[in-house]
Amino acid sequence: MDLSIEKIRQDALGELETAPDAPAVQELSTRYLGRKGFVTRFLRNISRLPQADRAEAGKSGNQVKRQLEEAFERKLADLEAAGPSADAIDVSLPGRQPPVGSVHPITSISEQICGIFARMGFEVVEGPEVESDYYNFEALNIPKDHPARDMQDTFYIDDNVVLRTHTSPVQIRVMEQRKPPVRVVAPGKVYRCDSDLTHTPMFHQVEGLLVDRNISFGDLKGVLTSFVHEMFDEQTTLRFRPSFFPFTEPSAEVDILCVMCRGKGCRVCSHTGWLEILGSGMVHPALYENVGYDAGVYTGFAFGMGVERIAMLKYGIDDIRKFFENDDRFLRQFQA
Ligand code: 2NL
Repeated sequence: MDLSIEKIRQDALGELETAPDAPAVQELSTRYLGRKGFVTRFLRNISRLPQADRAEAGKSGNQVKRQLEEAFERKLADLEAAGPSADAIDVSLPGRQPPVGSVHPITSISEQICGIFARMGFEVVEGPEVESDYYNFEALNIPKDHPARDMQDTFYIDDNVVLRTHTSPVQIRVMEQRKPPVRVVAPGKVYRCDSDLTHTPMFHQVEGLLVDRNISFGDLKGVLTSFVHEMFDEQTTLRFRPSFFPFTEPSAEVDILCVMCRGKGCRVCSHTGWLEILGSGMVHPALYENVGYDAGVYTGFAFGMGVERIAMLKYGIDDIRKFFENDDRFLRQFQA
């Protein structure tokens, strides 16, 4: 037999031996028996051989062709009979779960807070994080020498522009643009030069404002009591404690009975039995002057709370920085 056709035969059978699957056999079939395959080319070249060798070459060529055709057929039948191999795709398996993100706990709490007020008729409004000194301080009756205006506490862009330190300026802008009744909540990022276990330079606030005729401190108490009972628990005990803010008069902070010790006094509540959750008060008449409302006709109340603080109390988290480390083992715990 011609040496070259014998070599082709051995190579083909050798390769076929280790062919792992049907596509591999197909590939071999094409490479050996296809239009440009080794066997096909061998047969085609017979015409160039000396007359004396042609018959023998044609015979062995065709023999090898038939043998390989049979061998490929048999291999395909064997593979078929053996069923899928160990590394084949098992189409009966359930699909892989793609990793899916979730709403950040701070976003979630902020939305819960806004949702509670929205159901009481408040509209959600937003505004710029870079604010003028006027909207952030001046219009809110915060005097020029107030410590909050210090470089130590506020991020200054220039002499007259700051990163807002609260979302109150959003409400000032709303009052400038609308006549009462005004009923809004302003969620968003705020900035203060502060960093420790309970303070980050950026945090989130929700502030609220209601202005109309005949709004009293009783309305403030009613709305904020409803809020606390919805946000925490219907049984939550709360108290209004006198306080001071330049933009409200009178002012009150709202405390809830410590969720950790139920009022006995512990580390979480600094042994007072109470946890401060928000600040509030009746809008200072000076603000109405600034926005062109008649302070003799309208009254209203306002409040502000830190979203991280509410989230820490609700979830029992002791370090505010956990919210911003983006460790997904932490964040995953809040997946709905
Ligand atoms: C707190 C205290 C407070 C306000 C925010 C406010 C806004 C306007 C007018 C009057 Cl436009 N007041 N906001 C009032 C009282 C307290 O926040 O402890 N925030 C974390």
